[in-house]
Parts: sequence; structure tokens; C-alpha cells
Amino acid sequence: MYTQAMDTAAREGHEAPAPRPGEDPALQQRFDARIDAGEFIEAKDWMPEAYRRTLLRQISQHAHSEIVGMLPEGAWITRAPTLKRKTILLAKVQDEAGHGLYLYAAAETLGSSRDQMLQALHGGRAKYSSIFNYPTLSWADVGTIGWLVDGAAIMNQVPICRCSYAPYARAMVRICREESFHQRQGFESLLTLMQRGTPAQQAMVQDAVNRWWWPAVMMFGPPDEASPHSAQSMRWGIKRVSNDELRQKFIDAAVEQARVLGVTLPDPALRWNEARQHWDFGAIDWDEFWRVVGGDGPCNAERLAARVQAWEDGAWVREAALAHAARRQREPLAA
Ligand code: FAQ
Repeated sequence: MYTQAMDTAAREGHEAPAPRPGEDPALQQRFDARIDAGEFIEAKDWMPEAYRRTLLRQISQHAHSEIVGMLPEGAWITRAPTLKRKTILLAKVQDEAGHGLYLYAAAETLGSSRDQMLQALHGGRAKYSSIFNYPTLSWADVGTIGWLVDGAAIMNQVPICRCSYAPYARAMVRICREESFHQRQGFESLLTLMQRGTPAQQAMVQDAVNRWWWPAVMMFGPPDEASPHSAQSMRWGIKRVSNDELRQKFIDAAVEQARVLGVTLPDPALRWNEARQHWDFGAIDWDEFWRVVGGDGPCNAERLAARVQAWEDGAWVREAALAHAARRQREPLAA
């Protein structure tokens, strides 16, 4: 279900941007031909500056999302209802940290340092996914994040395993395998609450689904016609499937899963469309999306403050690691 075909929407009609001053048109043509032939680009290969910048923007935003994404669920580690659930949640949050590290490492191959990327995040200049600016109010939110947020993340990320930039594509293979575990543990946790829980626990699940559904639908980004980067990113094989197509695939999958869980999705306009062979859905509140992306969501300030605090609290660890590395260089046997 989450391994949709990674063949791509047509690239025709998207012209490559003109070479920038100083860029050799012959190199540009060779690059375009490699992209058209479906070849992967490696870190040391020539690439247009605009391609490099687009990748750096997307990969660093993605890395920040994984790291900030640890916070909403992390808040429940001390309150997980059983030791089993606590262990699973600890492992999941730790996985997200690992994803952030693979992605920062992939972004570093494009010439930016981790410090620069983190400064951009901490200074409010870099984006991360809108979804992590919503609060986790109950235990059911943790299962719902696994089901819907990881579900949306996989839908979006499986096609990136075939991104034209090889270091990003390689990082995504492992990330997608782990995300798919995350999605299933979330679904299983909700299923347990729905099938073996009390009416109050079932109501808690429905309440969580009501709050997370629309933010999850928004995760795929603005509609295609309002997405400034999509056309060029599709042309370059960075994006393989459009925002709207992925959103539709996600909704189609989630409707059936909601039926199995026994929860209602909070969209009265959801209706099967026989002609389209897809579920029609209601209007998305794009004002809310842009408000949250712009910094004015329920938890933006709290999330950023937590990341800055963690960075400051970790300063002594970084200093100690650097001092240790310097000592090993000076005295190789001292380790
Ligand atoms: N939130 O022209 P487009 C996860 C921005 S990881 C905030 O369509 P693009 C794992 C966009 O950056 C979730 N901003 O842009 C997990 C751009 O702004 P800019 C993250 C958004 O790049 C689970 C502007 O709007 N996943 O969940 C959002 O072609 C559970 C115009 O948009 C990724 O990052 C948004 N939702 O397409 C962790 C996947 N959507 O840069 C913990 C990789 C759009 O011009 C717990 N990224 N914007 O200032 C992508 O696939 C793409 O970057 C998109 C956006 C699809 C997100």
C-alpha cells in the first residue's frame, strides 16, 4: 500500500533553466541528458547551482523535520501506559534522530555544514514540516502520529528513494523501511485501543484522529498549481510524484484503514468517486497551512525553543568530542 510505483509523472514541458553565469552550457547539456536517461547524480559530479540549492533546501528541511518531529512523541515517553509501549516509543523516537543524521549527512555532501543548517533552523530561517507544530494532547495522539503522520511520510518518501541525487536516494531507502514499521506500530496501538479499550479510550482515539487528519492531509504541501518548486523538481527527478497525487493516494489508503479501525475521518465530503476511482474529499484550509508554515501554529515557538535549548545544553558534549578527537590526532595511542 505504501510502496506505490515510483515511475514518474511526465517531465515533458518543464524546460531546464538557462545556465547561470559562469556555468558551461556543454556541462549543463550533459547533466540534462543524464537526468533524462534516469541516471543518478553523485556528490562529486558536476551539477547546476540551482539543482544543488534545491536539493540542499529540501534535504535540510527534511532533516529538520525529523529532528523537530521527535518532540511531539518524545513528550509521551515518560507517560507511555506500559513498558512495552514505552520501549517501542523510545525506539521510534531514536529512529527519527537517526533519520535526521542520515539526512544532514546527505545535505553536507552538497557543501553546507551541519552548523550552518542548524543555525538556519534555530534562527527561524529554515522550514520544517508543518505537522510538528501541533500538540500531542493524549496517548492516542502517539498512535495517530504513527498511523497518519508516518503513513503520509512514507507515501511522500518512497518515491524519493529514486530521487536523481544518489546520496539522498540512498538515505531514503533505510528511512522508508523504518517509517513503515512506525506506521504499523501506530495503527496497531490504535487498533488495540479501539478493539479492547473502554468507551473513553475509543473516544480518545476518535478525538486524536479528528485533530490530526487535516494537518496530515496538508503535509504533502500546497496544491500543485500553487507549488512554486514542483515543476522544476519534477524535471530534475528530485520529486517523482506531485503533491496532489501523493495526497490522493494517502487519502485513498487512509479511508480503508479508518474503516478497519472503526474511526470516522472528520470530512463529511469524503465520497467514493467511481469515475475517478478515488475518494473525493473536502476543501483543505490552506490559510491554516500557511499560517503554521509561517510560524504561527499552536506549537511553533515551543518547538523551536526546545531545539535551541537542546543545542545549548549539548555544547559541552560537542566540545568534549572535539577535544578528544584533537588529542587522538596529537597522541594516536592515547585513545
Ligand atoms: N510544511 O513548492 P512546494 C516525517 C513549503 S518527515 C512546511 O510544494 P517542495 C517523518 C516548501 O518547503 C516530514 N513547509 O515545495 C516523521 C516551500 O517553501 P520554501 C517531512 C512546507 O519542496 C514522522 C513552499 O512550502 N518530509 O514526517 C510543507 O517542492 C513522524 C512551497 O512548497 C519531507 O521533508 C509542509 N508540510 O515540496 C518524523 C519530505 N509543504 O522552501 C517524526 C521531503 C511545503 O520555498 C514523527 N520533502 N512546504 O521556503 C518533500 O517531499 C518536499 O519538500 C515537500 C514540499 C513535498 C514537503
